[in-house]
Amino acid sequence: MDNLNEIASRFALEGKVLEVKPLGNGLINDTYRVKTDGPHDYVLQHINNAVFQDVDMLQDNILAVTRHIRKKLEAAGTPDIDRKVLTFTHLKDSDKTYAISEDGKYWRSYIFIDNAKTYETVNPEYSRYAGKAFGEFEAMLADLPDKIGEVIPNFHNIEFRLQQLVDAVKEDRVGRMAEPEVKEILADIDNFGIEMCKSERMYREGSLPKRICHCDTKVNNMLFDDNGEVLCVIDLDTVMPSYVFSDFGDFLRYAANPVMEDSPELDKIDFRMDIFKAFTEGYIEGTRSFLTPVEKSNLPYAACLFPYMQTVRFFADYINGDTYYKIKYPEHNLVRTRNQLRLFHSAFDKIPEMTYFIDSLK
Ligand code: GN1
Ligand code: MG
Repeated sequence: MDNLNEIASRFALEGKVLEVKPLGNGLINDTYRVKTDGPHDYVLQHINNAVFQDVDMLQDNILAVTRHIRKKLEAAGTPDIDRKVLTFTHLKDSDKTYAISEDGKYWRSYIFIDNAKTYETVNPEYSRYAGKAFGEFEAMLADLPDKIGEVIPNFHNIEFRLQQLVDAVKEDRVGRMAEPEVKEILADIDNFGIEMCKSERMYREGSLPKRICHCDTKVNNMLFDDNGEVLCVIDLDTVMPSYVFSDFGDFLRYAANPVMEDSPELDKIDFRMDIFKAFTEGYIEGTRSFLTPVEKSNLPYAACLFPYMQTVRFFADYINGDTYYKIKYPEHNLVRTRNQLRLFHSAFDKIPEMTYFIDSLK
C-alpha cells in the first residue's frame, strides 16, 4: 500500500492533509479524495503510466487546456471559475505538477470541486446540457495556441484498433480463440470493418479535420450542479487531436445505452433515441461556430463507430488475457464486448432515423 498521505503532502496543498480515501470508478487511473483542514479538498490520482507513457506530455497538455479555458472564462466574466475548470497543483519543492513515489508510480493532484454531482446515467434534459457542454469545450479549444500532443498515439483510430485485434487473434496468448463464441464475434466485427473505417479514409482524403477533443466523454466525466447544468468537464487525460466523432460518439455510447457497459442483460440494450435527439441538439448548438457539413452529416456514423470501437478494444483485451482494462472477474471483458456489440447493432439499425432527425434541425 502506498503511503497516500505522504504522497499528498508532497504537493503544495493549502491546509493539512487529514484523510485520503478512494473516489470514482475509472478503468485506468486510481483516484482518491484528500481531505484537508484548508479551504478545499484535493483529488490525488495515480497516473497509469503503462497507458500514459509520456507523463510530461500528458501534464503539459492538461495544463495548456485548463489555462486556456480559464482565460476564456475570465474574459467572458464567468462567475465561480474555480468550479468550472480544474486547477492542478504543483509540488512543494518545484513547479512540476506530478510526483514520483519511491515505487516508481506517478501522482498528480488538483482541487476537488465540492457540491458537484457525477452521474452514471442521464435523462434527455441532462443530455442536452452535456451536448452543449462538450460542444462548447471543443469550441473553446479551437484557438488553443499550444500544440497538444497525441498522448496515446492512434487512440481513436479504428484502423489501428482493428489491427490490434488482428494481432491479438494471431498471437492468441491465452488460448481464448478456441471458444466458439469468440469466432462468431470476430466474424460479426469483420462484417462492418470497411464501413466503420470511413473516418480514416475521409481524413486521408482531406474532407475530415482533426480538432482538439476530449476523447473520453463518458457521462461520469462531467460535473453537474444541483440544477443539472454542467459545471465542467473532467478527466482531461485523453484531450488530444481527434475527429469530433470521438466526443459525440463516446458520450452516446455510454448515455444512450439503457444499461451499464458491462451489463450482461443484452435484451435490455436498445440505443436510446430520446437521448440521441437531446444530446445532438445540445451538441449542434455548442459547435455552431465550427462544425462543417461533413462532420454534421456523419454524426449518425459516429454514434455507431464508438460502440463498434469499444467492442474491438474490449474484445482485443479479452483475447490478450486482460492486460489493459481493470476486470472484476475472468469473463468481464467478454461481457463488455457482447454488450457493446449489441449496442452497435442497435445504433446501426437506427442510422436512417438519426439522419432524418439531424436533417430536420436547422
Ligand atoms: C477508459 O479511464 P476511463 O474509465 O475513464 C478508456 C476509454 C474507454 C473506457 C471504457 C485511456 O476510460 O477510452 O472508452 O475506459 N480510457 C483509456 O469504459 O483507454
Ligand atoms: Mg473517467
